Amino acid sequence: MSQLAMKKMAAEAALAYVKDDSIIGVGSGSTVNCFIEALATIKHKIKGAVAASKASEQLLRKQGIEVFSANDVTELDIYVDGADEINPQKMMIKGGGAALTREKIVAALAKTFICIVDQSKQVDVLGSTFSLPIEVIPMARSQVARQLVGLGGFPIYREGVVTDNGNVILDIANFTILEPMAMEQALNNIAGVVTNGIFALRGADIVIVGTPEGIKTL
Ligand code: ABF
Repeated sequence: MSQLAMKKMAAEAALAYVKDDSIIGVGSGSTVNCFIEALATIKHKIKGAVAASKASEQLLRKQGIEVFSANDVTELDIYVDGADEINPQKMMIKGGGAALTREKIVAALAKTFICIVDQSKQVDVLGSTFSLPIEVIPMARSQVARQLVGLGGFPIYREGVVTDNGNVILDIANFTILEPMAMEQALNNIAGVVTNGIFALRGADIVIVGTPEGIKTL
């Protein structure tokens, strides 16, 4: 079975958590694109969505789903998003698509974070397969990079990428994260870091994994 078929399976299974008349938090990435397509089939049942990226916002509008600003809502029932890696504690690395800051903001508004992934995203230890993205204020790029080296990382500037917030991304390669909560906090404390891609302090509540044998819900 293809990776896309597994992503679609996970995305479609997330529809079961969508409540009537609710506003849904929607993340970004190719798995979320499948979710937006699936959401369009029940769009008459929901009020709309808050999007975590300009790309998702466009796609939601294209499907005829109303998009609300995060400032218009005090709480979301669910937030549905993908991940680059997820561990058994439902902590994640996110930000491969450079939308990590808005993803963290919309996730923070939600009562329940539903992570939709294909089985290739499951890891025992975060950082084992994917570099850790860090969104950085442009003028702080070199200074932040030096501090990341001090933490044992090897930051690489993601050239040509500007986030929806006008910032840049540093990816820390080969960065094994043994204590995700402590590392998330330590990285947040570096001046010039806007957001880091560790989602541990607020991890997922439900994980839907698409596998060749079908859906697994954790
Ligand atoms: C978003 O999309 C990001 O946080 C993550 O980087 C990416 C996952 O991508 P995909 O669904 O395309 O595998 O969830």
